[in-house]
Amino acid sequence: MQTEVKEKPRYALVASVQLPDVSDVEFEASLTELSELAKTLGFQVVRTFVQKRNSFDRTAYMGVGKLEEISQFVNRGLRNDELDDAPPVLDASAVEIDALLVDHEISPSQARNLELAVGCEVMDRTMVILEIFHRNARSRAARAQVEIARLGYMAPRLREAAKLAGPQGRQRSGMGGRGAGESHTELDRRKVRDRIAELQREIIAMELERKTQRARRVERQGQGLGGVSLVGYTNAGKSTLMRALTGSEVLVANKLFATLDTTVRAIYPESVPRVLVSDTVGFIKNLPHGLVASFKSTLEEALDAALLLHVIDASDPGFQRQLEVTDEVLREIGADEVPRIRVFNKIDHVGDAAAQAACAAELRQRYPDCVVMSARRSEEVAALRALIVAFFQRDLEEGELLLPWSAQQLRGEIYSHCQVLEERADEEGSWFRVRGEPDKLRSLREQLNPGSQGREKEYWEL
Ligand SMILES: Nc1nc2c(ncn2[C@@H]2O[C@H](COP(=O)(O)OP(=O)(O)OP(=O)(O)O)[C@@H](O)[C@H]2O)c(=O)[nH]1
Ligand SMILES: [Mg+2]
Repeated sequence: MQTEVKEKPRYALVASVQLPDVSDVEFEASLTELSELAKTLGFQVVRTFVQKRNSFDRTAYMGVGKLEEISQFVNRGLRNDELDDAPPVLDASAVEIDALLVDHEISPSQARNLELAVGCEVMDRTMVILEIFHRNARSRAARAQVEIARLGYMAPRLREAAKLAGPQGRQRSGMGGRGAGESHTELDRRKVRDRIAELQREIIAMELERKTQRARRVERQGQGLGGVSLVGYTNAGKSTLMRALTGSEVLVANKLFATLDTTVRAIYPESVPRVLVSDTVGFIKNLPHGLVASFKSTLEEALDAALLLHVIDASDPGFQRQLEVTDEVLREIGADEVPRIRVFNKIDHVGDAAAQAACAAELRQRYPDCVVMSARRSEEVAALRALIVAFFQRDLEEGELLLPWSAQQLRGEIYSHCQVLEERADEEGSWFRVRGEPDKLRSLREQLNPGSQGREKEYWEL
């Protein structure tokens, strides 16, 4: 059995510059999100430093005065009684600040100068997100994609670190296949480039494999995959809904980017037609560029879907912005053509019953075809399931099938692929009136009694 190792708490400061074109609400929302991201990485944010400026300071992101303020705070550390969840230590010595988190992407030299000015490790927003993706990536494909993004991010920073080390120590000779006169930095750069190329080759191979598998699945099902894809902002409750709709054990965590890979499961209890549900990676504003590119392939699953469920956390005060970000990303990958149902989730988490009712009424008025629900209420999950199944039953056709007495072992096939409306028996076999996908009906008829097409119709018309 595994025992959970409790990580030592790590303390972080957050710093951000508010530019003139950023509203207070937007600025606050972004800071809150960074704190959530920090929490996901195991940091407790103990203080936030903000500054209004017309632009970022070219040298060290913030102005000298603010840097001095942060540096003093880092130097003095934090007293135990200033912490929310003060660890039970007896001595009252100060707690060390582990990192300063910056709510923008900053240049390698800004990061280095900032680090020197404040006296602790600096992580920008991109690095925080990359670190989370790095920790959460499970499959080979996700790990390779994250590593490419990290290498792309680290390469210029390694160069910056090498610059800091000075010219001595950069020239080493005759080792490791390095060409004459090639510097340490060039060698590192070449290594990074080679590794990225290698990973890209691996990803192409994996994509080919994925395409083949997909083609096979399509072939088996006789048509496009056309399932449901759960999309939406990170932490909206996609995986929770996936679990509830399919009775499966997918990972659910109150952390950002808990899911990085697409998982596919059939709706449960099984429906006719069988509907596949896929869970996807969550969205976030300002996703690092490297990751946008590398996660497109994961999101492509959403493009294959016949129906998208856009899951939104109705209890998050910033849900409007999150909804817009998701809409925008879906537009970017060309998925805005796919039919979509907006699912406002976590309504149970919006105040008391009266507040919940008011919120639901407002949402229904603003988004007429939306669903307002809680993934924690089984009757509401059942209603969502019924809505999904109804969507997929739209294109079903009514038809007749004859199951000869000699082929009774195929009875299960009929029940698993069709909705049976009526069943009668006579000396030839069992006669079914069913609803099913047109292609499926055709192939079932062929399988049940080859060469006798059309006879069923006569039977029902008698
Ligand atoms: N109160 C409440 N909490 C919910 C509901 N649905 C999900 N949660 C919680 O919200 C958190 C995030 O849920 P997930 O299902 O992991 O969210 P996700 O959208 O898959 O997140 P990512 O994988 O990070 O994109 C978990 O702690 C869930 O238990 C709900 O309807 N009500
Ligand atoms: Mg998830």
